[in-house]
Amino acid sequence: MRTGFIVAVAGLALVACTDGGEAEAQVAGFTVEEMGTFAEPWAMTFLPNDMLVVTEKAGTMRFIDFAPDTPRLGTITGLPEVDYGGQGGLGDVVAHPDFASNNLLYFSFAEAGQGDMRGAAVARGALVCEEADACRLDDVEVIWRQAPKVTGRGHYSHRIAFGPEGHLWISSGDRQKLDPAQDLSNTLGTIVRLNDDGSVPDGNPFADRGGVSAEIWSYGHRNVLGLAFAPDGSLWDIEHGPAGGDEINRVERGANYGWPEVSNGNHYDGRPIPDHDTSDAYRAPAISWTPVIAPGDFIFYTGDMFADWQGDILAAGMTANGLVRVEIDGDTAREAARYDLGERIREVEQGPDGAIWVLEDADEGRLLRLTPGQ
Ligand SMILES: [Ca+2]
Ligand SMILES: [Ca+2]
Repeated sequence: MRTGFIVAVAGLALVACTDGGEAEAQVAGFTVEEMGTFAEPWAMTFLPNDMLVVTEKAGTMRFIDFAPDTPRLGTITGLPEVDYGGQGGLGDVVAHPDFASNNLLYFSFAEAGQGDMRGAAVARGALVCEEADACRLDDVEVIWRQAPKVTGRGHYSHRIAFGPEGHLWISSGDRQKLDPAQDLSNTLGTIVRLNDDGSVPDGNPFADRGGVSAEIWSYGHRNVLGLAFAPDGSLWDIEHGPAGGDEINRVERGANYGWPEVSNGNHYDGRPIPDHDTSDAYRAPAISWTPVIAPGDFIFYTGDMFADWQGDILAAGMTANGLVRVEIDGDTAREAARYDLGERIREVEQGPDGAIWVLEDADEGRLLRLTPGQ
């Protein structure tokens, strides 16, 4: 068992906890260890080299290196300037499937344009770690930009996932502009499918329209904050509804998920939106929530530590203040359990040993490691 430890962000000090029990608590049936605190953490990912990378929304990428006896915290430099504000800033981070040989990290961020125009972007760079407490990204290049840039600082989405065949998938939110999600001439309100260098692969459903339409895999999405592949290779998303109507969808080629024409929620000002069951023209969600859970992200759990949950979705809930476990049955899904962690949860990942790691959605958000309760 790894000993519990506390990471202090100020001065990047790492304090080993000699009495591992002090940092542990029993919450919602879990043993919970505090592993650190980060400034507005947004995303994290485990690398194959004993490192965990965490993004902080204002633009800083950090790492914890678990390889040494006393884990080390450090900063990864070399990132572009991010447009921090509203829902925007530094976003997701994932490793290339061949990270062990190419060291490529992919990350998303809100990028400023001309005037007050903004858009999501995805870049990649090679991770170089030559010092104990500092790494850098070399040869950083932006490989994708949401099109077009628009005003406002909401609904970037910008989750990243690599598929089983090595394609790069990016969720591109509707930027709170609504109708563009039904217009295939832009990439707002879509999920795009690319090669790992950002070029368009063969086989996308709207390739014959050319331009950015060729990037689109599915559309009619609102704000997709989770994108993950199930153990069977199928792609799923989790997205925020408006007032009600958070959704999990099985994402299929060329499908239209209906936003803003249909939603199981309504507009914030109370104006109704027809529910999914009023129209066959759009793909309905596998499950939806009213009241909302305000999902931050989700995973398909595949570990041995919680063996009964293998194949289930674990969704991070901000309004839900914890994790929501969802069982999948074909194209439908149902909520199996909810775990109240007492704080808004932004991000969830499965650790290499099957433990569940979460990040709180807060100015000083804790990184927590969840293992079976005692
Ligand atoms: Ca992640
Ligand atoms: Ca409705």
